[in-house]
Amino acid sequence: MGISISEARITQAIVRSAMKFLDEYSRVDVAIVGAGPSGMTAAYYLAKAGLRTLVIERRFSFGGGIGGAASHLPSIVVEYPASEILSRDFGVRLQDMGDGLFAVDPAEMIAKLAVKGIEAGAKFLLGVHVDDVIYKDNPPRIAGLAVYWSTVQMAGVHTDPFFIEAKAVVDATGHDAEVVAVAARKNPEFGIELRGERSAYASTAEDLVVKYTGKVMEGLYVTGMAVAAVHGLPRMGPIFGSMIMSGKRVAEIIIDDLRK
Ligand code: 48H
Repeated sequence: MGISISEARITQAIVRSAMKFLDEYSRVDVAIVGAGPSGMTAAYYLAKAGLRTLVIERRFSFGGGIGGAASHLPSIVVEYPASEILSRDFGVRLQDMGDGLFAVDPAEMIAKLAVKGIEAGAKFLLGVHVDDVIYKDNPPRIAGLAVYWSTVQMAGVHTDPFFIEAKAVVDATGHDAEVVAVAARKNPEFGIELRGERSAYASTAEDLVVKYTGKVMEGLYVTGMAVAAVHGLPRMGPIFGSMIMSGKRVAEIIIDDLRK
């Protein structure tokens, strides 16, 4: 025999739990913008280190560019040492393709990055668009984000955003480095230069993206493909090792900075 369900109780259950979530996560240690490979990797290591971590993603799904992979073929490629990290820390299965390359099932990679992050304690807020940053002066720093629902943004109706305060904001938005771009455009006095991504040169790009991962200004960090956009680095095409390594690296840098 089924229980008798009141429609109002369904609404109340949703509203109460959603409001509790938004209330508790209006102030976090780290706000990551983008649930692509770099953002999800960073979320796992940050949450595992005990930091209150929120990932804000404008789509209703995880994975960013992983799912589309290389021209929509159901396989992506990673190389060492990301291969080892994916296998050891996330339990992703690898197919050795020779020449140091490993093929990975994109669906498995998306699912396992998300599950590991959530189990480590990271929270994901889906369907929310990051529109702007919050800043403070003396000294100048980024202190959080202005967000609204993606559906509102798509409808093109004006609404004021709500805010999420964070000790560290991570731009993991991919090719357009949207968070760094808005901070640079609206606050020229920060002196942030967006150099723009360069053409493909896979091996150089894989190294440099990890090397240049890190702080853009106080409170603002960049990871993944957004690093190439900010620092004028080449793209690497459908190889994802540096996205994993960059996500891990930005987490390590933030953990270090927040402990100081
Ligand atoms: C909320 C937003 C906003 C916003 C964007 O593109 P991604 O997969 O990013 P990365 O850097 O983790 O991975 C890049 C990789 O997928 C890739 O494109 C590669 C390796 N390309 C190489 C090449 O040569 O082309 O994910 C970014 C995520 C997406 O899910 C967006 O929806 C989300 O960020 N996002 N979310 N507010 N303003 N902007």
